[in-house]
Amino acid sequence: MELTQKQLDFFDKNGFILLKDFASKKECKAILEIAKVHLKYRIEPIETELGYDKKSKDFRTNESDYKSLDFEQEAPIRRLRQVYSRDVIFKNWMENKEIRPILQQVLKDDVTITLAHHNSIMTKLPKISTQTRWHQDRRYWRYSDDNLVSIWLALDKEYENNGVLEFIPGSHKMHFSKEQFDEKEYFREDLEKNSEIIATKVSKKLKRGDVVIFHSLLLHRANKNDTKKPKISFVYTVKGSQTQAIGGTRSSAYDEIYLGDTLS
Ligand SMILES: O=C(O)CCC(=O)C(=O)O
Repeated sequence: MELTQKQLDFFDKNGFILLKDFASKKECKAILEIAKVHLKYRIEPIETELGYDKKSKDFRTNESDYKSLDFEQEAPIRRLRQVYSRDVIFKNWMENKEIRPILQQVLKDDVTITLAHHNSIMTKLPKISTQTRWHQDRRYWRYSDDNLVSIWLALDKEYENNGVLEFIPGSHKMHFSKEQFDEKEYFREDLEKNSEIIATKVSKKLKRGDVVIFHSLLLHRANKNDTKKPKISFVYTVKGSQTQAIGGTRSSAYDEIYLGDTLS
């Protein structure tokens, strides 16, 4: 499958694209079943709400042993990390052949999976999980350039009340000053200049099997989950194969999977 020129232009301008009904309901259900077992037994490496909130920018940039710590034992899980190597069902989705030409089109380069960052089952547990503030994924990632995109798979319905993603279209191309972000590099909501940008936000309800591809510099956020059911999603990241992880950072501490040239 390939994107039309119109879809490619949309991605280029807005920094994201929604692919409706991309994955089969059967595959999504199978991923969800395994994810629930790993969540139930808290199989490491996991990131908890406490870890997410308390860890510094330096920790999240440089630390590669990213397991939860003793004080986090009871804390709600925010994400299962390193899912590629947890189960073949996760690996198969990340190596899905149908999406490769599309990824190659948006990256304008051969595709390589990076296992260092989003390689996760993301969860938003009812009530106890927190909102995710406006941020660019790339803030803690260290690469030679920004040619990375994330692939978000909705395993079930995602909508405003359970924390669907919100995006600021075009923000992947905006130039921001350091002052527009706080010390953890969240986009500040208390600045008038930022409020005008935030007012342009969009979000699309997702159904099981919908996929959103978004640029590593795109500003995005998500609400807390105000429903009774956990929101569980799958997200992984790919980069253009010429994009290099900077040595000595977390970005270079994990394997990369080269998927090859699928357009030719
Ligand atoms: O809270 C969510 O569901 C979105 C998470 C997210 O955007 C992130 O961790 O980068």
